[in-house]
Formats: sequence, C-alpha cells, structure tokens
Amino acid sequence: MDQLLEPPDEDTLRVMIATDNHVGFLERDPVRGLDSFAALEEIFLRAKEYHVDFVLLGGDLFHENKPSRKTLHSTMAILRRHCLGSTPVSFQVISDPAPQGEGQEASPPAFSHVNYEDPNYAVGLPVFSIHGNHDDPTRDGPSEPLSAMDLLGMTNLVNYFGKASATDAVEVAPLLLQKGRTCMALYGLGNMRDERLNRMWQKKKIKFLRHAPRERGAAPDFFSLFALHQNRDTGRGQKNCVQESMIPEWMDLVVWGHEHECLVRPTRSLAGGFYISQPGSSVATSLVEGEATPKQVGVLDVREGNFRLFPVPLRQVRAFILKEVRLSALAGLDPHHPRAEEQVQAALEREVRALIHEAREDHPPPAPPWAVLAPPAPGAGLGAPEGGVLGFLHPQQPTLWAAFPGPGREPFRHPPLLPGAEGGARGRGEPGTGGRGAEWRGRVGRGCGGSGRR
Ligand SMILES: [Mn+2]
Repeated sequence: MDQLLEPPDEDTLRVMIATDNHVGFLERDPVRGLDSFAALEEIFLRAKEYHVDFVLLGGDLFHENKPSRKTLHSTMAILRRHCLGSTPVSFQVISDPAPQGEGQEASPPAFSHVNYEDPNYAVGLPVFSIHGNHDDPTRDGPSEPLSAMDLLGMTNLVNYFGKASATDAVEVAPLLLQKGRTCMALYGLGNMRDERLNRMWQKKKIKFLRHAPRERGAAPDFFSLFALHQNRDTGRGQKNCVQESMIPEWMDLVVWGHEHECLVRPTRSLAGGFYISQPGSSVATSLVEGEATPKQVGVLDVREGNFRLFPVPLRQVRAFILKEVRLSALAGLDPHHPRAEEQVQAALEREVRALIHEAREDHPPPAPPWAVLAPPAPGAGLGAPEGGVLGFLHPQQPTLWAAFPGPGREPFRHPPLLPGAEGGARGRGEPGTGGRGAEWRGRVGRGCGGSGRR
C-alpha cells in the first residue's frame, strides 16, 4: 500500500511488529534449514522498505535456548546488515536513564542508553525485543541468568528489555519514546512460566508503572504498548495462561507473542479497553492448522494516541498447506485388495501432488529483488499422512517422502543475501495490506493535551 512506501510524517511513529522467529529451527535440515533465517531477513528488508522507526520483537527470536554458533552468527549477520548504519533515527527515548522497575533489569544491566544513542556505534534501525520461552535467561553454574538476547544486547545489536530478575514481584516500567507530538510508553515482559506469572498476578505482585499524568494541554498523551510472550486463554486451563483481564485496562495495544497462529489484525479485548495484535510465528515449527495460515507481520503507525496497523504478508516463507485426507472418501480404494497399501500410497501421492500444484499457484515465486533470497518451494510431503481408517494400514511416511525428492522440496540455495542497500523493491508491488486493518483507531476523547485521561 502506497502509505507504507512513503516515510511516516514527523508525528507518526512507525513500528514493525513481529514475533517468534525461531531462528535456527531445523537448522540442520537440508531442505528447510535456512527458512527461519530467510523469514527474519525478509522482516528486516520490509522494515526498511516501509521506513519503520524501529522493530519490536515479541520473543523467541531463537529456537534454542543455547543457539548454535552458526545460528548466532547468522542472526548477528542479519542484524548487523540491516540495523547498523548511518540512517538517522527520528525518535527519542525520554524516560530516565534507568527506566527499569524494581525486579526488572535490562541488558546492559543499567540500560543507560538505547543502542542508537551509543556514541561508539552507528545504529540506523533500532530493534527492541523481549525474550520468549525458548530463549529465556538460564544459569550456567553460579553465573547470573543470561539468555542469547543478553548477548545481542551486550553487542548493541538489539535493545533487550522486559527481563525480570526477581521471582516474587515485578514492576514493569515503560520505556518512554517520543517522535514529534507522539509519545509511546513501551512495556515489555519476557516469558515466565505461566503458572508462576499467574500466581504473582493473583497476589498483585505484578505492577505496571505508569507515567505521571500530564497537565492538560502541556504535551501529548502516551500511547501504551505492551509486548508479552505467554499462552493466551484458549481453554487450556485458567492458570496456564495470561487472561486478558490481568492486563491493565488502560493499555492501548498488546503485542502478543508465543502463539504461532497469525492473528495480526488488531481485535478489541472484551476484558479491557485495549486491542490485541498477535503476529504469530514467521516460520512454522509444527505441522498444525494454526501454522498453516499465511505468515504476516504488522506495520504499526501511532500518531498522538491513535494507531493503525497494516498486516504485511511475508513472501519468503515456505508455503504450507494442511489437508485432511479421508481414505474412505477416496474413490477406487479397497481395504481388502491384496495390494491395498500400494493403492493408498498412490492415492496419497496424487493428493500431495495436487497440494504442491495448489501451493505453486497461490505462492508464485517472488520477483526480483526478493528472489535474491531464493524462492521458497512449497513444503510438500512434510505432513504425516493420516491413515489407518477402514482397515487401511498407516502408509510409511518415509516411503511417501521418497516420492517427492524433487522440485517440491527445494532448500534455499544459499544463505539469504542482501539486495541493494536501498532495497530496490521500493515502488514495486503491493504489500498486500488489507484496508480494514489499517483504519486509524483510538479511544474517544484521547489525543493531544492529555484530554480524556483514563
Ligand atoms: Mn514461545
């Protein structure tokens, strides 16, 4: 959409929101080993294409708690390629030098500055990230708990925030950001075991610090954005999730990490006054329905207490189609036939071929320069076929796999590469954003001057 190809105006803070990149997932797989890196790279390419002010990651950047050297190296290479540089950053951090609340710390521990304010570094695209359950801080012997995010924080590649050090009580303090007349209070809470968080919440041991109310007319109100990485309440047990009613009702927008299904379009919470956006994972880590919905990230515009969000489909993500096949519904199969197993094999091969065809139709390879990353091939034959009905045997999955050694299962040919620095993609192609998700939203009576304070 054209609005995204133009830089935001001086009062609009534009944020790329993404989560659960799970880089390093299946890194040794000859076919899918580079998928997670290609998706991460595309996120940053798009962030630059759409002139975002910063990138917000909602946790589980890494798939493994101790990522391999290769994964760390590739991730650092991507961050370094896209985030370092002399592009001016046009928003300021206006909170105190040590904005972390009691029981919270950041990396570097003092969080005396954001990475782009470090005079020894040139950061053109700041990244703010919390940790998830895959890359949470753990101890090596007597050392303080550290996560891979701490390493990225210490090297100034990301601004790692939302790390709670206390186990009994946490105060979540916001980073206060300002761009022109837009002010944002950015809250983050890295993953904790759901039961523990739930217990702390019930005991009122989780506090959200809120900026002091401003004088009427003195300055714009703050837009409160909260990034967390926990189970949502989807019926898995009330104590095994964060219920929306636990989130302060004065929050404006919650970026919900951890849930892999892409539900990036903001939906209004029934519990509070806030909206929720769940970007979902950028790589499918399990073969379930929620992962088969198209992978998207979001570009969020915030202007003086109002926001709009553009869903942005990722084109470098391997197509994944899930289909349930009922053998009883397929014509020409006889469970009593002496060669029933072969019949099943052939029938399933036909089904998979049809899915590959469908995937190719729906996901044409991206045109240059995106193709530099090598077009992802449809992920065919990945699913374990459901068999065993009506007396049929379970077809052997390796046998079915062997039927598709070819074009359906192409790996990325080489590690993702950077197109020209200015991303020649500018001006071509629609980001495919829908109109509905990009309406301006806000609270009635909010806006400049702190009117309608909650
Ligand atoms: Mn997670």
